[in-house]
Amino acid sequence: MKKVFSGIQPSGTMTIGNYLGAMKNFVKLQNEAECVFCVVDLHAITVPQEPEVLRQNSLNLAALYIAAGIDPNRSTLFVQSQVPAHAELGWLLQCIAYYGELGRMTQFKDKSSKKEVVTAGLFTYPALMAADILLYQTDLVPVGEDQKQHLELTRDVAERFNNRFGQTFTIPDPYIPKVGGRIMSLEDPSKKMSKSDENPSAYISMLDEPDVIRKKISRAVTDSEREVRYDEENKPAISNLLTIYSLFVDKSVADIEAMYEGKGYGPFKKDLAEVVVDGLSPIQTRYAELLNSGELQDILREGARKATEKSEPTLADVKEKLGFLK
Ligand code: ATP
Ligand code: LTN
Repeated sequence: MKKVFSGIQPSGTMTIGNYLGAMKNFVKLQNEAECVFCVVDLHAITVPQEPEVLRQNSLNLAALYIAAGIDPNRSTLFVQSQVPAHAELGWLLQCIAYYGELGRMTQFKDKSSKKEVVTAGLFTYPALMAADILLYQTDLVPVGEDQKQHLELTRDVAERFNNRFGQTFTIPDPYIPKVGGRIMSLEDPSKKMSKSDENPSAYISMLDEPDVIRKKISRAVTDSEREVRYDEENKPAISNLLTIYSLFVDKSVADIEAMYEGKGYGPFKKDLAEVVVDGLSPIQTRYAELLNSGELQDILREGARKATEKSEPTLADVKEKLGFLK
């Protein structure tokens, strides 16, 4: 069975971009692979976090994973900081990754530009991400398009280590959806939808109320003309909305174009809002039940135990190869 690993940062409420680009595929892969999913709180602190908010966000994200369909009995679901092997291998791989290659990461350039202070952790972030993945001998990493470069770095670091010290890590492949790998902002279709956007109208959160969703979609920017047609270059805004529609109803973009032929943007947006509301509503209901049930802490404790067990052989092998005392 193939091994799958992925992580999401508890840095705010997940958007439908995170859901369609990443989490929906986690749920799908759960049926065909051995899956490990993580709440990457060590990554979240590369930018300032309020401690109580971070703690709550980590629990909320774990609840959202389960509400969206991750079954903690079938997959391993855990919080990164509760499995020390991540921080430990993260350091070791910082000593394998090169300063130059970390400096080329576009996520680092974006997140550090125009900031007064930038932590060293934000810079070495991809070495920790490589550790997350390589600890589990992962074959496949389901992520959105924006993580492709980090995956390439992970492969380079793994190959470098293997060449120097002998076969140690499986070389992982990215698993990026052809449709939905990059859901765009509702306010500016040249930017990706991001949960840390300062303007909440730019994204739909997984937990937005129906009326908020309706309002955001009705105000979403559109393109000139009135035709509902997929054309990324000339109609990026409508193309993005078509992608969202298509993924929520599991129909092709062409089918949806056909449904709205000659109808204009108004009816299309109105229906899209209902499609998103209906798609999120069962997830929101399960989410609220889980948070109230008090089960989460136990689930995460068990997840951390399983993750520790799975990651131990790789970490021990790496330490032995690097020349550490037993
Ligand atoms: P932030 O915007 O706060 O930096 P993020 O949403 O980009 O956060 P994560 O929460 O760590 O970052 O992302 C979780 C997963 O969602 C990753 O696999 C990422 O590639 C994917 N993802 C993030 N944004 C989008 C998007 N707009 N479209 C598709 N996938 C996305
Ligand atoms: N860097 C990712 C989050 C992340 C991740 C991982 C994704 C951390 N570790 C391991 C896949 C595998 C992001 O910012 N979206």
